[in-house]
Amino acid sequence: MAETMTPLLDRIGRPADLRQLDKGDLRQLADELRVEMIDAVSVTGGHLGAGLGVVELTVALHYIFDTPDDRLIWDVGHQAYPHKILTERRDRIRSLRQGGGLAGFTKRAESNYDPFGAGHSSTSISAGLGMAAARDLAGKDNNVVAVIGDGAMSAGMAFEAMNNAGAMDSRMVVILNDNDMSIAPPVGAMSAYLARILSGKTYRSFRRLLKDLSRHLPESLQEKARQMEEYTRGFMTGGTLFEEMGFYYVGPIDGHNLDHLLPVLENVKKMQNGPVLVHVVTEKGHGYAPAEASDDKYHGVSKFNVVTGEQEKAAPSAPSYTGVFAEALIDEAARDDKVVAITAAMPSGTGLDKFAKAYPDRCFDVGIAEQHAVTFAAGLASEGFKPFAAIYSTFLQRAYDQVVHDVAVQNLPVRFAIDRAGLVGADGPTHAGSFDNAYLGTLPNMVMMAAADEAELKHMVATQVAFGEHPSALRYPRGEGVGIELPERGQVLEIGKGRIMREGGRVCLLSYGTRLAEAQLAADQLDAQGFRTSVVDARFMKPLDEALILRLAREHEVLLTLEEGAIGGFGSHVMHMLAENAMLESGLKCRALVLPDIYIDQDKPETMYDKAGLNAAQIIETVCGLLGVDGAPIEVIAPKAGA
Ligand SMILES: Cc1ncc(C[n+]2csc(CCOP(=O)(O)OP(=O)(O)O)c2C)c(N)n1
Repeated sequence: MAETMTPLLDRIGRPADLRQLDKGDLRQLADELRVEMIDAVSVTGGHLGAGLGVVELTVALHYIFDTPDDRLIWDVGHQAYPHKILTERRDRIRSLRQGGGLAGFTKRAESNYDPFGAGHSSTSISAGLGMAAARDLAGKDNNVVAVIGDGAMSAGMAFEAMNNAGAMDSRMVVILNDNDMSIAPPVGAMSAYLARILSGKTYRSFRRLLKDLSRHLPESLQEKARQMEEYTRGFMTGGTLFEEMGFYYVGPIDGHNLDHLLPVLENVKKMQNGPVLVHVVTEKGHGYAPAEASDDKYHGVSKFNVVTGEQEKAAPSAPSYTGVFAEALIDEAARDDKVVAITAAMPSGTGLDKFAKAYPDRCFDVGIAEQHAVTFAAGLASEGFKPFAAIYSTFLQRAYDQVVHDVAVQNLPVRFAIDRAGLVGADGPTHAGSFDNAYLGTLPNMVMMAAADEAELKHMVATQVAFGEHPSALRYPRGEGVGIELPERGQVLEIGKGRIMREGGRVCLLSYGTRLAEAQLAADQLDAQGFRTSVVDARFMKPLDEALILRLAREHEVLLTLEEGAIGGFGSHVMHMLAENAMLESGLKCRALVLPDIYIDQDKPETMYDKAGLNAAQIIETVCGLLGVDGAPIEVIAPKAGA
């Protein structure tokens, strides 16, 4: 036994060090690990509740399994902070989610101990099964362990993977981390089923559970397993659903009790036949009173005071786009009882928690199930309702076929409210909304608009409500608006018409979305240098305001498009249209400013925009390059306020 006061964590550089400890020391280690994580997240902000809930599980998994040779895959990856501390990254843990620092999720490029990167949910069983198949083909014998939450388990992909794993009878371990929480309370039949297992009538002792497990071991090991039965506690069993899918179900076991976790995992590791599901019950936010007491169990926090748990909240200078969207939709729903709203497990993230309070019967949280959310919305639309599918740009990627096949091909007027469009700061590339302009722009029937500010957002929500001929998509970014006054009521915009913000003459900045503020700032500077600059808000990407853009192309020497999205989006559509109209032979100098062809790591938004070349300084630089103006780049005088 280590001496009580020696920090064990200081002796753990990597899991191999952890495996040198006595089992009896692991409780102390887990406590130290929890304190270290709380302290680190208090200075960085980030996902806290999920990590707190898996501290003991993390210690137990690295103690029993031979990581990194045994593959340990964390679903979503937001609970992997304790894992990062134990796997050679403790010295950088206070750089979590910062520019140049550790990612907030698992990431292959970061460590050998992260065999699979994540950010989006419900991928771990599929990835693990692939690794298990690869192991078998290569004749190796390492273990594969996928840890997945009860929320993530609600997604179709998790079931597809279990279905396949059961049929392949592949040797892998799935740890179901059941904390009865997604970000919000979990929804759906799966969650109800897990609750039934926990409250089920078929009680079985921990002794029985180990006995059952030991029957699957080679005889030489059975005696050892029997010795472990001294860890007896009252426990229940269930898990028929998983058994029907071909898994050997073990549990439920207390995920904070190392005396339970260790022998079960030890036995499971020795089982050499077929997939095993270990149902572990944990508490999100465990071991930190402010987290345990809060409604969201501190799923995601800003910097906070460790003693009080009080989070730093900068006073917002303007309402958030998400908030404006929610208020606008509530407002519209008051006048139109066909307006309904759908979220895929993100009620607070999308603002639909407010809508649900106002209209509980007209708001649907379908769980982490974006594909289903979209087709469900299509069904509602087919019956004459006006469904708003509020889904982050990055998560809508998962439902692309549903957008194409169930919505666009059938021309069903589903209204997509695409939040977090563009760069997202600390969550990094897995969460960036970079591609929706490109992936929706190719679809016949789709009408696409982007809000340049929060007032525009309100108008566009009204426009979507009124427009029922085609599906429509409205994109808006993360964070606060520009502080513009909000109209009393959203006005219905004319579909496919842009607006001229200022008329210049020589240079035209044609913006789609919230980079408009940077375009204005750049135009101020260019004007001051004598380059008369027009600024135009395209408002719509589909249909394009062809007449307006062709006129702009004719009347200006330089035309720059601007958007917070990857190539293939607004700029590409404009260039294509100009080419079709033989405008590119006319001497017009044009460029499309888009997100670059790289994944931009997490950082402060301003730094990310600099990397992306989408700030006023780079707009000016590009214009000067096209005009062939020599000399020092023009200096941007003032940053735009509130953006
Ligand atoms: C495809 C996808 N949709 C939505 C999210 C947003 N999201 C992140 S964590 C989370 C809840 C996950 O719940 P669970 O799997 O139970 O893990 P817990 O946080 O409770 O540990 C959600 C909805 C996501 N990461 N991926």
